[in-house]
Amino acid sequence: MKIGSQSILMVLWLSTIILTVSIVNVSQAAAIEKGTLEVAYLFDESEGNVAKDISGNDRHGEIIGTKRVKGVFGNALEYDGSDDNVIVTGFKGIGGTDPRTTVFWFKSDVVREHSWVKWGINSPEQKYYIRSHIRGDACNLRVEVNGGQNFGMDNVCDGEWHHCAVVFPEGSDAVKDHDLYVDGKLQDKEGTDKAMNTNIDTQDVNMGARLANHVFMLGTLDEVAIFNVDLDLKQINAIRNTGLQTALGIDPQGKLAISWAMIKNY
Ligand SMILES: [Ca+2]
Ligand SMILES: [Ca+2]
Repeated sequence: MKIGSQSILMVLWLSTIILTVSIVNVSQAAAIEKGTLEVAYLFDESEGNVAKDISGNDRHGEIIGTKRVKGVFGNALEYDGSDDNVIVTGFKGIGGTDPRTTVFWFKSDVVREHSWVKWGINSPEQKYYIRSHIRGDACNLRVEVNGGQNFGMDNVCDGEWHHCAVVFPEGSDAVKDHDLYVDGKLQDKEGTDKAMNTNIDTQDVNMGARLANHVFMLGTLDEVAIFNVDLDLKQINAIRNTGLQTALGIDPQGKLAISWAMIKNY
């Protein structure tokens, strides 16, 4: 069968359009630099007490208790509020005043001082606790350092899923330099400012345990990740809208931890 030159031109034209659309999508949705992801859990396993780390750094988490339930993407972990926890064994977080971003999905209808992601030691400046701040019958996203804190205004304990992002920008040195986002919305910065000097000598990163203060998380947690850079809102929204796996360009088996999609596009 002879293919007319017009048909060939049409195919070439369509291919160009498709290729262009693909490139634009990738450059807008996945501009996260290779090597900036420290640890990431999807909690999509169906059983067992290991949270698989998809960062490529082999920081698999030890799950203590919890129930597997439906999450925002795949499965999630439901915490009982009394002793359930995930320990990132051997990983002590991001130290000093280094930039960092922590993201996670959370759902609960219980107002309490939920412990979300914590590291550092309980000394002024050296603590790094992301937990909930109680405001009447609501609770807000909060980060604190012992002697200083920064919290937002949107309720995350209303029984719906909320995406939380805690960003400590490059060049910052105090707790109120953090930008907090709930469902992609920048939060007000309430609280008392305090210098930061996060300790990473002894405490493994915990997701759920009270550690020195507050209470265990009571609710459902999905898609937690910690980066060693300050992600911007576009990057946070890519994670929120498409999920960690897609936003980071990680293959379904999780084997190819760093793919071409993670390379920063200019
Ligand atoms: Ca999940
Ligand atoms: Ca338990």
